[in-house]
Amino acid sequence: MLVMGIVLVCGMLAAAPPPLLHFECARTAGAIVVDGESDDKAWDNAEPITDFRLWETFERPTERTSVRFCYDDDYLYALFECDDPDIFTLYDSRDAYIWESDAVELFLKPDADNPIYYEFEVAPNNAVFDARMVNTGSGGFRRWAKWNCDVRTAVQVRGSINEWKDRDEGYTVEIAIPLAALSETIGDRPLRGQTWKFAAVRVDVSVTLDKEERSSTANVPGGDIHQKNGYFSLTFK
Ligand SMILES: [Ca+2]
Ligand SMILES: [Ca+2]
Ligand SMILES: [Ca+2]
Repeated sequence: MLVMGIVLVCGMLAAAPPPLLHFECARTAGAIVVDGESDDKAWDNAEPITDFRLWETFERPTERTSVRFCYDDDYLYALFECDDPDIFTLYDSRDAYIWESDAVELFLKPDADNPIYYEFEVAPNNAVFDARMVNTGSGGFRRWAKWNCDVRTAVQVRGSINEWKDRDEGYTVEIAIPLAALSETIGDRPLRGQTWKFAAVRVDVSVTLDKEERSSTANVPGGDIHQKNGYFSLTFK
């Protein structure tokens, strides 16, 4: 009985929380076409970040996710590549509750001394959520999602959306965030040399899963993705 008890307790333990990781973001080596394809030369020089962990346990999610970043004078670019055997979306309108079905998300906190942070979400059907928020206790997305910016997004789906009986391969999301939209926090300062806090998030809802999976490149105890002190950092080179 004692041995069984120890085994049961060990089985309930979560993986160790990841350390707070630091990444570098390179300037683009050429133009990026926001079409959901990863074939732009600029993406060749951007290191994929693959350290996604489940929110509650810090274990690895079932399906692979990677995100890459690069930037130029006008945009911060992100490229998410997601394996997904069952691509599912509930919403198709701006600022809908995109996080309730398959989605990628990006949280950006550009300035440690400024409480403003930003959230961007894109669903496989290219539905977009964007919000500019001010501290975690200030009302959440219901207050702040009315903020819209000219974010450009595109998705390439390898499979079929909302047809659960077939087996999909996944989807790729390309995002261009206009730096001008973030001027409240970064002014007109060049990005080079700045270090931001960020969290990339993947929501996976699939018929192959017993439980929906939310994972991120962050260490957010209790699954509260708005705890910015658990975000990783990104320095612009
Ligand atoms: Ca592209
Ligand atoms: Ca919005
Ligand atoms: Ca899915």
